[in-house]
Amino acid sequence: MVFDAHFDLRNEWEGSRYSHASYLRRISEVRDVSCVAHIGARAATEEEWRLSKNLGLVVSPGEADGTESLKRFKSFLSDFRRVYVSVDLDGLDPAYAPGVGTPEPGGLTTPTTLKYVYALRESDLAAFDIVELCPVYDNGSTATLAARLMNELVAVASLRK
Ligand SMILES: [Mn+2]
Repeated sequence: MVFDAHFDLRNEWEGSRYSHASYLRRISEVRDVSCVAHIGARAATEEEWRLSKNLGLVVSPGEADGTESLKRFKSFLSDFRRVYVSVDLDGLDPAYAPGVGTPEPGGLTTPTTLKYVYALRESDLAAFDIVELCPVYDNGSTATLAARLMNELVAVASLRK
């Protein structure tokens, strides 16, 4: 599953087919991406919105606060034995995580993000990554948040079944 403001489904970015904005597009060319849950997307091209229909679950930041979306997420997770989580910190709102390379207003709050992280307790969290922390744009809050998310994800992973 992915937390991200972007789908990263672009065919290319700044002349490169292998960029941070196109990794999921490349994966989608060789693998079925209906196993991907994507939380926080809000900045995408028309083509990316269309391609995002191939993902298994897409939850916008506006929907993410609702209990219905969290329920749908838990139900989605229950179909899988193991889960990999990738946290792009720009999935969170710049008010919480300003220290990222491509900030997008209108993002997830910290409490909402943690609700989705804690929902992973019911799954077998095999591994995770946290990306896009950009210290030169940070006032310290993004680094603190990244450390907190790492702490919580390690705790969740320690519950592996
Ligand atoms: Mn992003």
